Amino acid sequence: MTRTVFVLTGAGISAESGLGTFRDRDGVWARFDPMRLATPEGFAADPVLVHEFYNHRRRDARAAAPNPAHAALARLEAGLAARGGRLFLCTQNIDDLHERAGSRHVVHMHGEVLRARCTACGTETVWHEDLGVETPCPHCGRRETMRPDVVWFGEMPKQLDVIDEALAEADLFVAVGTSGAVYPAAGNVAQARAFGIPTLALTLEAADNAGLFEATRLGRASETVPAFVD
Ligand code: BV8
Repeated sequence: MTRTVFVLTGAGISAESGLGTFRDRDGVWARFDPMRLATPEGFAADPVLVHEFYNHRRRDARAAAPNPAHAALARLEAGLAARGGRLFLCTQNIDDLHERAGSRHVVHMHGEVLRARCTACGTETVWHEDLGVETPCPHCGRRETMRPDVVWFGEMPKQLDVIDEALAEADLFVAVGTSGAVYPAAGNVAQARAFGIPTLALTLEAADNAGLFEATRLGRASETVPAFVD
């Protein structure tokens, strides 16, 4: 039987790379209002403010480096594939640290801050520079149409059908560094249990949905993930 491991990562796996988490004491949402900065309504109301917020996060993401937790998951992907198995890596994070650590198949269910999308023609492009209201779409040339290709609150996460299929065929579900506060990602563990799949949480503090995990290992991801993988 091919072994399929489903791993869901959150901001906690990137914390030791210096990228902020959201709900920890000094987290992003403790300092910024997600309803003003991470919703379509907030973007429509003040696109300059929202662009500036994501320009900071894009620069931080580019300046960050993968940590041993990202590297361990890249090893896990290669190891499972070598044995005819599969790692399905789904991340809530909008950085590219999994890819830069060597992971070849990453599903960014909440999009990627290093990609931009034109709301007029729909073109999506890799984007490493600052974005602004005046940035013309590289495809249709229109201005005031470019946005970060991230999923805001109230928007449909990406690849939900692919995620649900992978979860149904997994034989282990692991959540790394996520508070379990945001749906539908936070509902994955309940889906796994309904499928009779063993569930494991690797996190610093117990998540909101901690009670749904059969096993939890508390600690820093750069220690708990390599210990789980190797
Ligand atoms: C949806 C991208 C419909 C942008 C993010 C009213 C109106 C509309 C929707 C809703 C509503 N009320 C509720 C909803 C649903 C809403 C939701 O869940 N809201 C919550 C607040 C209740 N969800 C949505 O809107 C989603 N869309 O519902 O569409 C739909 C859905 C399904 C089917 C049909 C229709 C879209 C949500 C996506 C929002 N975008 N990010 C950006 O990044 O700016 S959310 C953002 O926060 C992340 O992406 C992540 O998903 C989420 C949670 O963050 P975490 O990754 O868990 O990080 P957090 O800081 O919370 O926790 C860190 C964890 O790490 C902690 O446990 C900590 O202990 C641990 N940790 C810290 N350090 C370490 C560590 N662990 C290990 N090592 C360490 N060193």
